[in-house]
Amino acid sequence: MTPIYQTSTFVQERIGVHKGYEYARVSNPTRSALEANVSSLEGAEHGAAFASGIAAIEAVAKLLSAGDHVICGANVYGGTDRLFRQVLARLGLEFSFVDTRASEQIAATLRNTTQLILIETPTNPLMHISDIAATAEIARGHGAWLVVDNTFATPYFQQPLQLGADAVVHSSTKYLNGHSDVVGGLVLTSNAQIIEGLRFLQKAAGAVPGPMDCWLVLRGTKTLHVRMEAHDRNGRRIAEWLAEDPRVRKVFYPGLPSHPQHELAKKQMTGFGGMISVELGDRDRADRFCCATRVFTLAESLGGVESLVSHPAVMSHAAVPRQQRESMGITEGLVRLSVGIEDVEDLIEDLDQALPAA
Ligand code: P1T
Repeated sequence: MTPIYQTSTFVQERIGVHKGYEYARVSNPTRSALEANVSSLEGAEHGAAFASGIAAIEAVAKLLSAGDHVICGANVYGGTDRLFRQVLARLGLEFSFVDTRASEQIAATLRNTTQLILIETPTNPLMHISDIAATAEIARGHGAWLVVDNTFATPYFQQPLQLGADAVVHSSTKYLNGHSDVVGGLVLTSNAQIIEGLRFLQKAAGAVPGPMDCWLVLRGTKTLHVRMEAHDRNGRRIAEWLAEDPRVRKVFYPGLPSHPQHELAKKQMTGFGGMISVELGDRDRADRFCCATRVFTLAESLGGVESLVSHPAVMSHAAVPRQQRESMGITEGLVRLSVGIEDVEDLIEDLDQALPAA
């Protein structure tokens, strides 16, 4: 097993001569093992690990300079929206938030200064799908980078670099780790300029993960394929069951043939995973439902082996401006399920006994 190199510094042979490691903000062997591991999963040459998914996204944005323009998906994790609008815009980066399901909209939003296009697909929590190959072509034609947040699909079900993306970001807090006991992030790329910039930022800005957390994510990736198959199996079964239930107004899951982008999802993904959102009608119904589930527990986050239920408007997406949130469909009645790997009959029984409360 890769040891946990619980050390901040490394003995050097003489001034200016070391054995590959000097100070753990710059690099640490456990972190290097994790970076190599997830690079390999994404088909990337390089990886850079960060202390959270948001720190990974921030590092990508910090490759840019004041005055540069970023096109970001209108529906991304609320914390990504908050980082861009409330922190990085203040420091001089410019942002446009567009519906990246329509690649013409991306093309129409390009400026001379556009350096980065960031998309999530499937999106959190509306499960919108963006065409990675088509977006990569637009980015390449303009000399901008396409970065895909692959947190929901994981490299097991979707390989953005193979479809032309320049880099992939992850919240390894979620499926990569899989056990809800770490906060972490990663950027994977084969682009020499991007990795050089990220390595510099690990050293210069320092939002790096500790060795214990890297070790836990490494342990998680050993079972990624087994867990993702189970999330996908349970996710499909539950989405189909919910879609048949008149108590649920709408089900958002790209694996359902009724999903407006099911064909695109099938084209660029090999499975659909365990994330499902449902529209229950209003806040009271959502609240009663979230209090009534017993196996699905109410908590932020996703991607662990245990099933969770959450309320995006108040939890993960509270920072998104209300009008934008509502116009997209992140309503007060929307509830998100992170379907775990428990026995699917237990999960369905739990939803069945909780739905009457809604
Ligand atoms: O939480 P952190 O590790 O910093 O990752 C941020 C992040 C980035 N990208 C996506 C798609 C995410 O879903 C997240 C975090 N999301 C939640 C905490 C949530 O409950 O949706």
